[in-house]
Amino acid sequence: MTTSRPSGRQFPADFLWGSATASYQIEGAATEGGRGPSIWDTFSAKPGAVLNGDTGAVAADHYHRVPEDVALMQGLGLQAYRLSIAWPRVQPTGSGEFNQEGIDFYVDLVDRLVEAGIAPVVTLYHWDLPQALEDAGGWTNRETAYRFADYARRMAEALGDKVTVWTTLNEPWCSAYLGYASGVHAPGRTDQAASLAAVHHLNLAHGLAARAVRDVLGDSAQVSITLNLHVTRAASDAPEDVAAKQQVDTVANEVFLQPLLEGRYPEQVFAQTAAVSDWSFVQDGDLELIRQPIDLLGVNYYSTGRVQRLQGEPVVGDGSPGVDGHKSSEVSPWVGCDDVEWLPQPGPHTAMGWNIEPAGLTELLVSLHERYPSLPLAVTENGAAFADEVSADGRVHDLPRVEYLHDHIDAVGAAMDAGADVRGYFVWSLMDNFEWAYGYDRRFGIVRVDYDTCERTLKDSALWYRDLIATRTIAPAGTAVTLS
Ligand code: GCO
Repeated sequence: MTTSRPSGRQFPADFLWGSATASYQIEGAATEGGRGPSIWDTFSAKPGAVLNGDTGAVAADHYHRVPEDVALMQGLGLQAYRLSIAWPRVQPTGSGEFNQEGIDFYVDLVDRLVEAGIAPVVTLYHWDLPQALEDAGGWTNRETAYRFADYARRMAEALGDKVTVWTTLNEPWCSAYLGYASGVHAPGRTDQAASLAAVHHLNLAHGLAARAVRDVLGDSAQVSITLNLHVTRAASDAPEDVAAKQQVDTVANEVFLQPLLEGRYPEQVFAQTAAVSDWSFVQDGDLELIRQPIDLLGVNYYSTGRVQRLQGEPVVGDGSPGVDGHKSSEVSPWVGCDDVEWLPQPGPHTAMGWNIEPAGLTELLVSLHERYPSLPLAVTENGAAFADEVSADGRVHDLPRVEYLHDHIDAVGAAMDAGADVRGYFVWSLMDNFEWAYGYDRRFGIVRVDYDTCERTLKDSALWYRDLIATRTIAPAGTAVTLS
């Protein structure tokens, strides 16, 4: 196979190559080892919440396959592995007693990674909130931020300096707006005001947890947060379209970047969301707590968006048609954007319906670097779902995924050429897993998981990535990959 994709870009020797997963998406063993229920257990059990009624009860069965999975990573030559800790596994109700068996699971996993020469990059919160905390208001309750800091402290004590990077939160945008406004993610609430309180309490949780980790481990601890910053373009230069884009940027990006890195909320957000909330949940001193020094900003990137000032009747809900009969929400996650219209992006698209636009990643990394020149960046997620097929030879020749990775890694290189300080890249995902509201229907892995047997098979993308790590050089996407 050959394609027209260029090759030959070489990455620096200290650039970290990794892959990422998340606890609820791969672990399974939802009721084992003393784990308490999370909001995703509750949500996925609700009829209609997740495509095909899928749940994370078994997932990729990673809980029972740690040695095999670490060996697989080692075989690929991964230098880093981004995992997340299931809070309800180590503290079943999110407050009070910790569960030693759960803590031991992560100590063992991290020890095995270190032993294998793979740097553990640990996310403390990838969306599986203990259900007991949600019953007390979840992220709308300020108290949850303090509970999160206690849990972070306990994990810093347990894992110590074996962890290369501590990431407080993964994509608080999703936790807040998809969880509490559109309700397409757990806990499935549909209350825009609640989503803004969640935004603030997640920011506060980050600050408190960053402080707790440093309290335990000192300043040598590398602390980060991962955001899914939205690359959105205005449909035209007309002032009303540019303003529409700014509205989106404000609630998608600025409500995180500014408090976390600049110690303030964007003025615009208060006016833009005034009909929904008075932001009285922000207390004196919160912004100082939120703005903790961070050592790295994690960037998750998949696609881009395009908006204009609404020209017709307001769209009801999130404006999306719903996928495969999977209902889209009646409440928009885009708080304060009722007069903004989303336009379809030209293809090609992945199986998620997301457009493929590697240049957006270059643009994002370069703009972050220009804005925060001394802040190191890492691409903590990037990857694609495609309708994989197992060929007669038993392999998965996932050329579209190889091309996607090729072009996006090349885009990272282009950002570095332009001066962006990018330290690493993590493919989403190491293996096929529970893709939230889409269940097992969307496969993002570079390793295939047979959901009947949980058997793992390296896809061609995994072999291509293995060769990239070994040579630090991007080979053409169509290069024949061989099993060795
Ligand atoms: C996210 C999450 C991942 C997803 C991935 C693909 O970005 O939504 O961090 O858990 O599975 O992004 O949607």
